[in-house]
Amino acid sequence: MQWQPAGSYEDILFDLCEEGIARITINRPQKRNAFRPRTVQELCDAFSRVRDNPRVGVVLFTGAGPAADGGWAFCAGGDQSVRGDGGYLDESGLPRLNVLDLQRLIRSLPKVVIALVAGYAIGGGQVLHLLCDLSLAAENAVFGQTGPRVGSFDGGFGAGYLARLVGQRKAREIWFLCRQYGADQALAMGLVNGVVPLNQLETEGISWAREVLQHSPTAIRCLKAAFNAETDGMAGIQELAGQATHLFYRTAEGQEGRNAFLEKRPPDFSDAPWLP
Ligand code: S0N
Repeated sequence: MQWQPAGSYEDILFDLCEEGIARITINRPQKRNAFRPRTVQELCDAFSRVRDNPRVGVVLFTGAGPAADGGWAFCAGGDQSVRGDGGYLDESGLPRLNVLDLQRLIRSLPKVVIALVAGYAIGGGQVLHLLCDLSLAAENAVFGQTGPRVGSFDGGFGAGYLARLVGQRKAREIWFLCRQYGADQALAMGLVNGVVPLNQLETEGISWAREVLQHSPTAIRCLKAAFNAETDGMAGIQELAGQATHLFYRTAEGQEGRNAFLEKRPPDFSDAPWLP
């Protein structure tokens, strides 16, 4: 696999390969890949560029490691060292909660996002992992929440969608007890799709991405929107309905409406059947 750098950032790495796979890496290993506002802004930029690139169908989302002390992390959540009294302070001192923008971007990306988790996926990092469509854990992966200990919580996807995945009892245990769970426990509770040795994590992710890329982009984007619609309320329905509109635009029937308007004539839908 030949990765080509696709952008220049301070806190992340963004690479593409010719096969249609992107790799986005949080690159703050000395902070266990905790995110500050800049990190989130850069992640949003990279994911937006993936969204706009019609050659890319799958994103591998991961964290850089190991750190100088040998520690591994996917992401340890919000960077507590820049947490002010009203949010995470950006470089101009403005408090931000911009990880919520990133969550929605990953959730609605009409492509497949695969989390590759080596080491800790904790706090807001565990929520980011949760929002990926598929998740592969290395044997050293550790998942957990710390919010009730460090004075934060994610009552959106971090609570509701977690409960959908692992069940209400387990989700409450994860948040109320703030314990840590290893890769095999995560697999048993349905938090991840598979567990592999650390040195095979990326290879396995690439292999899963290649399988996805053999399939219909339209079927997959509609399925992703359908899975989201079940849990995401009106925003989920909007996303699924948008896929239907997208398909309708590509039909002769949809195009007749546009053509008739531009040609200043009544539309003729007589070729469109009223199918059962
Ligand atoms: C990850 C842990 C368990 C790793 O332990 P380990 O391996 O023993 O390493 P340490 O020595 O603890 O850490 C190594 C260095 O990394 C720094 N560091 C680690 N995590 C963070 C962090 N989150 N912020 C800042 N620095 C971090 C350590 O400080 C150490 O550096 P030195 O040696 O220089 O001190 C362990 O590190 C751990 O438990 N980390 C904290 C995990 C945590 O509590 N995360 C925050 C949880 N909260 C959130 O994520 C907020 C979520 C959020 O953003 C949000 C959610 C919903 C709505 C809005 C928001 C929003 O605020 O935007």
